[in-house]
Amino acid sequence: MTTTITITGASGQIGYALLFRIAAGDLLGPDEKVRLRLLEIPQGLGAAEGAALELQDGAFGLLEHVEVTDDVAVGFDGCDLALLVGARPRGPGMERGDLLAANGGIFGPQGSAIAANAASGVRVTVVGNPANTNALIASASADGVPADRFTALTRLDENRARAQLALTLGTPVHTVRRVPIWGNHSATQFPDVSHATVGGKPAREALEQIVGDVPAWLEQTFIPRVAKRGAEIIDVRGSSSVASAASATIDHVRDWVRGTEDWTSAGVVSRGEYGVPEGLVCSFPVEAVDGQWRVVEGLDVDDWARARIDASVAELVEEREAVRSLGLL
Ligand code: NAX
Repeated sequence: MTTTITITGASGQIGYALLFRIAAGDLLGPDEKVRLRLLEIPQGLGAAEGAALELQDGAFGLLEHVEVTDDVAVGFDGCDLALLVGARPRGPGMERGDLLAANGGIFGPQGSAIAANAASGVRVTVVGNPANTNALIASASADGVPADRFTALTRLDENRARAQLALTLGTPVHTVRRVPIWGNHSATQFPDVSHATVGGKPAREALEQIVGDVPAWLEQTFIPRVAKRGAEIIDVRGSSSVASAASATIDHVRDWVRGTEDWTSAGVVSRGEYGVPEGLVCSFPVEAVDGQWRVVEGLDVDDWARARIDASVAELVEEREAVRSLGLL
């Protein structure tokens, strides 16, 4: 079997990191051949061509073909998995409306091109920010493609949350599970430890023993640390998160295709779960079963968590209204 994977913004930082992980089999395993389509804007074509040469030099056994293009129809032709990484960053003096409009001009046409050219089972993961609303715009433009094929990446936020919890508890990160992200991939996101487990047991007691006042620790330390981790990386590294973002993208798509062992987080189209307005692309606790994300339902959400979720969902509603008023939906 060969899977065709389109990466937009392929010569950007995250795109470049993704290409080699995918070619090495980290996404779909050691038996699945891949065909890569690198979609860039004209200014990015040279660097994408260079990345394609390096992919040749990697002599990856699973890599069947690489195509570089700035034509969306070619880029999404026969595409099974679309990783929409390229986006317009917020420039100096740019208002939120300008940012949404600029990205609408990217994700709307990409959604249409996916509908017209991609394989019928295409699955789309939006990484480029504002990821949730970009996914909504792409989905709205993709006539005939079910909305649940469009997702936004919040796995990096979840990985950050699990890692911070593991560091606090002094336990290996793989033992920490069920730390979902709710809401928007933004500073309003809600990383939720209330259902977290460590080695299969509730994390709450262990956390109390170490941090004492858990609510204060969540408010003052944990949530801000996770929600502002991107800024912390920029401060320390002098550049935004790249390899960790690529790695989380691999985690998201791999789990979507191959299934999850336990809950994880993804921005998926709301069907009204937990009172989130239908149609928003919102991060929830999810499981992937038979190639589809399903929101984990029936979790207890206390008043404090509810307020956090509502605040992030309100931001998603505002973004949707702004995009509507721009005629992008
Ligand atoms: P870069 O600026 O390095 O790369 C972006 C690339 O996209 C450039 O090569 C550019 O030429 C290309 N591009 C722009 N418009 C395009 C279009 N219409 N079609 C195809 N390609 C296009 O950014 P990078 O560091 O790679 O980040 C990419 C995006 O990921 C940004 O929007 C960033 O904010 C977002 N992130 C999202 C994260 C998430 O968890 N959802 C975390 C990491 C990252 O911040």
